[in-house]
Amino acid sequence: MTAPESQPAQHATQPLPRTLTRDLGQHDAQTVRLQGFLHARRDLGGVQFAVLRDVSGLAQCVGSGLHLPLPESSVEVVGTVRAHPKAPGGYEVQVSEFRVLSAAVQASPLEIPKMEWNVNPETMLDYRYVSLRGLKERAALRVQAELVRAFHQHLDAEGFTEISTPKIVSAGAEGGANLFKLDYFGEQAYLAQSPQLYKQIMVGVFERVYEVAPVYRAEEHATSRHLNEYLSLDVEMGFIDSEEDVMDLENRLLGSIMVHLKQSCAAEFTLLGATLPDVLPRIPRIPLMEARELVNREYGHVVGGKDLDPEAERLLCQYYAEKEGTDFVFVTRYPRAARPFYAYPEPGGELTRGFDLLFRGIEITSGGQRINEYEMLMTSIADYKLNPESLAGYTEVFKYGMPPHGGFAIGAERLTARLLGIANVRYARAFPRDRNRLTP
Ligand code: AMO
Repeated sequence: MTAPESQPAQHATQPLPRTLTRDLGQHDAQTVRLQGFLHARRDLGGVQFAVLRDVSGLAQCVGSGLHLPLPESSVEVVGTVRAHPKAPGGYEVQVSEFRVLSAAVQASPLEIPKMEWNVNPETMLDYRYVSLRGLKERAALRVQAELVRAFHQHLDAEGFTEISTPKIVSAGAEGGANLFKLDYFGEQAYLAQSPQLYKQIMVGVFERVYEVAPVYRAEEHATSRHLNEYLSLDVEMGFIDSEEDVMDLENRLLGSIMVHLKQSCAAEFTLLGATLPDVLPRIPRIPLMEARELVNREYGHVVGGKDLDPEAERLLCQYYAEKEGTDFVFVTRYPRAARPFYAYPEPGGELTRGFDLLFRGIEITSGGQRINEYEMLMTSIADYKLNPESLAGYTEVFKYGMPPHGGFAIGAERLTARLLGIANVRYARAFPRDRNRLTP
């Protein structure tokens, strides 16, 4: 069979390619096709104003005889671009065609252009599926996405390999009572609190690894810094000399993340009225005992317990911001009583090579050097009165030459919240799980 000499054209005319609202200025006086959501609508004496929102911003569209659907409907506009100083971005579109792609069948429970964090916070979470469409809400999540991208890029460039470890596990890694239990075909299982033990095992494979994944903490209390499911940015590296190497890495990583955010998220920071921190070439490092003395001496705050309390974290950050112009400070040399069994003990046995990183008033990271020798690990498990059998899947690997290693984890929501001045970590997560919330 021979092919016909010419195929009939499928479309008489090609549809215009889609233009994003942020690019209107490149199409002055031209016809464009926009697609997005009906952000707002007004009718002024027979002239309709439709504000269209797409992923890149807003565009004012003006026409007459338009039947505008309910706000949030997805729509398509074809029209001519005109400079207009009062319109968002300095241009508006004079509508020649208006199409509803998918009409909202019910008025949105939140008026998106007006809400922007003035609505009752619980309501914002109740209606997350629409509240996230708000410009500020989505800006926060976009910053987080770019932050995660920069995390990947920096670690890839330093020779790290991305790993993926189980979230259904047979034992907790971090100790404490905050494990979610799970019935695993009749056996007791848990949701992973941290990829800690697995990322260490993977150091034996790739030497330098990272993971970006949710982890689970059955925190009973509702605070502004605790989620029951959060995104953990985990790092682990082998062949270190001490935890100093690990802090050096996190220092470089944070520097890269802030450079990337400056380049990629300037509009989001402006919209949210937030400022990027400077990351000093060497973030200050202070041993925990000295930090406790400092907040007592400088602010008269006496810290109970073995760690810092939230007020001490806030005061220590205030001190370093005022005295050294840094929003970050590492707290080092935590006592064993305040660290898990895997933390590497200092000679003498009371302190460890564990550290925390504080940022703008709260802890965003824990990390440190780990025990890498089998005998030392088994002794530590006994010291902590843990059951070696339940940890056997983890301890086995230490019989096979694990190098000196260490790492850290950053809570993505805490970092995002502190970067953007968001008071509660729940608003730095799309669909937070907290003590009272399992939906949406
Ligand atoms: P840790 O338990 O300190 O350490 O957690 C590390 C970081 O995770 C964040 N984070 C949380 N964020 C929101 N809600 C929570 N409930 C919550 N709990 C912790 C904090 C914290 O600094 N395996 C170690 C890390 C390591 O040593 O590599 C660990 O999980 O930002």
